[in-house]
Amino acid sequence: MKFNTIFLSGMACSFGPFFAVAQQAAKPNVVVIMADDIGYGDLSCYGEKTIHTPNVEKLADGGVMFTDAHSVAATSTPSRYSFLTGHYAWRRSDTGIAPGDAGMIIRPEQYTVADLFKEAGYATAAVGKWHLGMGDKTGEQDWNRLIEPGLKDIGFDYSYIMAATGDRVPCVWVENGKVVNADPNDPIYVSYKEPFPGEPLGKTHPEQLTVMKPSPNHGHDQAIVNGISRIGYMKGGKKALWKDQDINDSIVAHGIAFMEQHKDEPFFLYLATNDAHVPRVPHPRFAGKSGMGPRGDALIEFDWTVGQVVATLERLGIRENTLIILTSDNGPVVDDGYQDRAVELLGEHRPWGPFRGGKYSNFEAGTRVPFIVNYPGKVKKGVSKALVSQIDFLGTMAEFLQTSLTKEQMKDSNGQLDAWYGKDRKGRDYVIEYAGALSVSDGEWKYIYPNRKSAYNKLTNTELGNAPAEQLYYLKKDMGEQVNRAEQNPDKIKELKAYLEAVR
Ligand code: NG6
Ligand code: CA
Repeated sequence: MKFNTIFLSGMACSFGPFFAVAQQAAKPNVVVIMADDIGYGDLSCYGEKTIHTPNVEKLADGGVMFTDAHSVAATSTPSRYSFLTGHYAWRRSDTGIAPGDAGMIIRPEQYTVADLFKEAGYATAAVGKWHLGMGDKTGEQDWNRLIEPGLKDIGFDYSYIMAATGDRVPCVWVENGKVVNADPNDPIYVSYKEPFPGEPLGKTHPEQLTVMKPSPNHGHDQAIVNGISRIGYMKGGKKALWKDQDINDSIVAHGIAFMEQHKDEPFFLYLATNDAHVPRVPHPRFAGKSGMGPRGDALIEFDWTVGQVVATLERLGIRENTLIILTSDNGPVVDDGYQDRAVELLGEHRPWGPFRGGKYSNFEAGTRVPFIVNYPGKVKKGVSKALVSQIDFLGTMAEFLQTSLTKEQMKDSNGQLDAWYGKDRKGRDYVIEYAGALSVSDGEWKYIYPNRKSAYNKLTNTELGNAPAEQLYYLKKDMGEQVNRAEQNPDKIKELKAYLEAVR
């Protein structure tokens, strides 16, 4: 690609028409590696000594590693919705954790970052965990036919996805809207309302749970697929079922194939791993590698994935011309519903790093996520304390592509290219997050809106950060959010609330 660029631009003066081709070839690729439930402390570059993730470390060393980066929400669906659309998920009431048969949450008329890349002449793909719904209406998909609308209607030329999560049916791959290996003689049925008569469930047939059992009182006791019970009911499609231990390999293989196919044109790849979401069934190659059981092994598998992406770009000779963004959709959780000994084997490891809370929480660990931007020769390498948010992916990519978007498209998203490149060390003035309540932080102070939701999730052992009183924390000196300084600082509260009021 590099060679083409030089060659064609050299000829551009005398051969006008070639110029467009040269421009095209010069456009850098963008690869997003979106992890699932991987926390700030889960990667060795963020300072935890209990885990070794050398490939991520290398990416961080060669790029910008952010210490104050945020997802927009503390669970997957709203977080990814915001990442891909640049709009706050809390503006809509239907962006909570989606069931496996959810209809498309991002409707075709809504603008996405995939549309942005497509309009700029990129080949676009989403590979891996989706969790943003498919088809027109919830519960009305026919899993034996082309499901429409689909990802192609929101900018992705190619898609190879898990409809929702590893713990939700249907446990199949969907490629360009069609279930892979669908068998007309064994049609697939999915329901989130009632079980299919005669189908064994985790609840009724625990003896069939040969791979992993759900944690007590933690749901996940419905359809049994591959010896693991899940959320939701499913019947049929035996040949189409994914193999849990191969999920990551499959994501990596399809991501690599896409990069290979498009190595001579600009591409945007959204590679969303299932690691380290439950049920955690890393490939046997990684079993025992972390000493922390399947959760730690899933982190090692994730690290391997990052190594595969980089190695592929190098092999194809396009590493220098590719911007890689690595992040996670929300904070970490240890027991998220299966008996995988994650709690018992955690030892000294702190997936949440120095922060309070975790996945589902309004406290920092809910949304303070790993965030690395690597673009050889273009970024100012090092650790950046700039305040950044995934909400700006759309705006920042528009800046990157040197295009402008409409006011409506840019309602919530800013262009933050200088910050993402490590040049501007301040970043945003504020970030807004949602995890049952809204919170606003300016990097130094954080305000959590009062609410009457529960303060603690017993199942996952997470402090949720909900309280009927106003909460204000001085993150600069109290990043663990221990002392509520609301009463003494009404002016600071006013100032932070004004940020939200201005966009609400
Ligand atoms: C929760 C599930 C949890 C996980 C989460 C979604 C229960 C009790 N817990 O409802 O296991 O699937 O949804 O995680 O069912 S996310 O990362 O995809 O948002
Ligand atoms: Ca998640």
